[in-house]
Amino acid sequence: MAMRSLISERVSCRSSVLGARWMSSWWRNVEPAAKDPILGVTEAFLADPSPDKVNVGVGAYRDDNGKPVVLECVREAERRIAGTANMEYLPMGGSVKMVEETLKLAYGDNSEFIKDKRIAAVQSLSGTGACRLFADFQNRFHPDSQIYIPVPTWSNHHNIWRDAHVTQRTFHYYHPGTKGLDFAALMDDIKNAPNGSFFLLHACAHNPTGVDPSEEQWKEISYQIKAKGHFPFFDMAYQGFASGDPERDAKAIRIFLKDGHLLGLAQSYAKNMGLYGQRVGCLSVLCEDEKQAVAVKSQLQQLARPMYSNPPVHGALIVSTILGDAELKKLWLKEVQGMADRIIGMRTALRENLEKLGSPLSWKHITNQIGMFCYSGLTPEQVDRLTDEYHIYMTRNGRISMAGVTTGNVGYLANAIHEVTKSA
Ligand code: PLA
Repeated sequence: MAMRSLISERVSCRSSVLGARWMSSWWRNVEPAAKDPILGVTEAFLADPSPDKVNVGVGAYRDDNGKPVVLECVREAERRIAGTANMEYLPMGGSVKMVEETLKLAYGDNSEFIKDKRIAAVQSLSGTGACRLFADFQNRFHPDSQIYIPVPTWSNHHNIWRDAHVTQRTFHYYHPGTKGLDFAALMDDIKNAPNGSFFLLHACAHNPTGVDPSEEQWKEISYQIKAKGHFPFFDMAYQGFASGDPERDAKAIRIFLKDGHLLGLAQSYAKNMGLYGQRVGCLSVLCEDEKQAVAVKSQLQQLARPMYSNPPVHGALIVSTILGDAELKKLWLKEVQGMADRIIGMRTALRENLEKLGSPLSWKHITNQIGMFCYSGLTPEQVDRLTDEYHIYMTRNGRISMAGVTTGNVGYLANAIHEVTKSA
């Protein structure tokens, strides 16, 4: 008996050693992931002890003291909802009220498509989640399709469609020489893409370039996309940040709607309501009729269910409280305008500071570009110098988040930019 237990003990001991060895090799071949080109900048900034440090990396709005902002309309909505709502699960498609209000912002208060129930829409995990849900939907129902992505674009677009297993192609967008839109090449790429391709478009305040097509150019783009039978997918992460007026910033969408496109749309409240960490957004797909919209929505929900089941409730309640109340909505619109105006003011200040320093380069593009970012034209090496010598943090593509520029740091920033570019 004793002999037997000794043997079994030895066996179990041996198998646990083997087990331990086996277990320890589970993740042995995992290499550290490359740093994210945008969020990695925030990590580096936080790790820098210098009192001079400036973060113009991530596109997060700051007040003129460099502090994060919670809008007054959001504070008021929080006061109104405090202690009133339960914390039950939302439906898989999220808050119906929030989605309703969100669609109005993009499609128009009196949109015939809303009335005709032709829009399949679900609450998403902010703009990123909306893009990802669409990419997965695209892959599920058009597994052999490709997505045409502008050059350059928000770096995460590439990750999103890659992880959704959709083949990516690019189209011309920005012209480094003119620091503006490469319209002719863009139109050629639309024409030359195989009929029925998917095109990713930034609805306004293009990230990272700050360069948007004019109204006339949008009309031509819409015409050509329609002629080729392409599917336009709009990412609208900055509605209100281009002109200060969300209604005006929906111009491109409205042109496409008028032209009779079916389209997809990602909306986000991260920037225009300052709800970054609340992760509130919406994915919508305009369908041929109500029946199709019902089917598409049910499929979007089925994609969401195994990923995150249903979206978070608090941010959605803040949004629907604000947009469902005329007075709070008015306050919100005023505050969006205020954020856009402060950024526009900082564009002028940065350009003027550089000109006053006698910079030999032209900085007109700082004030020509719109939205949250200035695509400065700084090279990766110049950006590295800004970071190493001046503790100024930005993405290596030379993108400056104007939302992080303040009266207090604009002089320092201009001087540093001048120092690293004056001999270029
Ligand atoms: N689409 C575009 C074009 C964006 O610029 C961003 C955010 C998103 C979608 C996603 O935003 P959301 O998921 O927070 O709603 N771009 C930021 C942040 C502001 C980031 O990279 O995540 C940027 O600095 O580019």
